[in-house]
Amino acid sequence: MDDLREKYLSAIAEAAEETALETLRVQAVGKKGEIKLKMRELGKMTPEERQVAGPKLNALKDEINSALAAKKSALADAALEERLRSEWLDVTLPGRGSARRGGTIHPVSQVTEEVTAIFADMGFAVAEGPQIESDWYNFDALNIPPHHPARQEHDTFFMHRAAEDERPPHVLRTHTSPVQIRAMQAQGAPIRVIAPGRVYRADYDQTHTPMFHQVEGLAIDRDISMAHLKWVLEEFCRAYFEVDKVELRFRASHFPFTEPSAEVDLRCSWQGGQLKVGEGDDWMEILGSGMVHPKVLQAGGIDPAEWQGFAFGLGIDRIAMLKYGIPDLRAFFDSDLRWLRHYGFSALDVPTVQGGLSR
Ligand code: 2U9
Repeated sequence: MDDLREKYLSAIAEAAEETALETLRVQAVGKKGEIKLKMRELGKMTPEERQVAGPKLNALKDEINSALAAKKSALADAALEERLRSEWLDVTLPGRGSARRGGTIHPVSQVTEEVTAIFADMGFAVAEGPQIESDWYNFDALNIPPHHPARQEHDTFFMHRAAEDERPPHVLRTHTSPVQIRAMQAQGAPIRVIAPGRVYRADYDQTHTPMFHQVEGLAIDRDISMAHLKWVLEEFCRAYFEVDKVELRFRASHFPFTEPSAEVDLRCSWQGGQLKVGEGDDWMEILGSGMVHPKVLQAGGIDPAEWQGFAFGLGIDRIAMLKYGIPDLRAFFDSDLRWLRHYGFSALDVPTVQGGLSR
């Protein structure tokens, strides 16, 4: 029995595959295996001999079965180890064809984020609205009635209307002002919002594209004055141009939707084509503004006897060109990858709110 034990335990220890183990199992403990044969011999023994040999044989059978199970699991572990080793993969390596470069944030998107962060810091919420507007929201509500000369100045794109339809056609919004009308109607007073977004006018040259971007602001409360307007715009210019001091000049002007109205100039200088804000002898017009016209408050469902406030508007594309020294507006919308790589921003440089611009 010792020979049998020695033979099988060493064969099991040396087995290199599961199929070899199975052959050994059949030979040793299978139905016609050597242990079974030995067990048959028990019948020929005297009861005393059987009492000694029986338990020994059973113990040997158990020992061989455990050795088989242990070896089987060791082989499975080794096979798994080998697969883990041979199929190892460095997932941190760049992929094949990874010459593809990351994209950049368009200057218009960057500046929109900057402007939004600055006004958000002063308590302005962002309002949005449709780019296809009704004639009423784009013009009438803003105190630009039919046949008003301002309608011609807007070079409006009109949507198609069936010939027999007598209603005025919808338009591509010529300014973001209808967004504030909708915000006043939805929210009432007091209200403090900015409306950044795309606007459309049929015009194309070095400083005009048929689609461009504006941000307009609106603040309505019981006692909002032009003094508040001046502070808000100064604060904005300081934060946006990242200078400690700015000086603004308000020039009387006229817009149908504000009364009084003012165009706002910023003190600056141009040194070798480089803009310096806050110093110098030049003035640069950067935005339009005024106190919201009572008729416009009324169109927004707000009682002008109780409420008043200011509004302003500025061109996002233009202030992007000024801050980042981009010469030609038309290139903004050419989708030329070389231009986008040159003037674009890293996605990690998006501005955050907190005391102006912190990047
Ligand atoms: C409501 C009431 C009043 C918005 C205003 C301007 C003056 C203005 C131009 C600046 C540069 C357009 O992009 S631009 O060419 N805008 O001069 N915008 S006041 O006034 C509003 C708007 C909405 C309800």
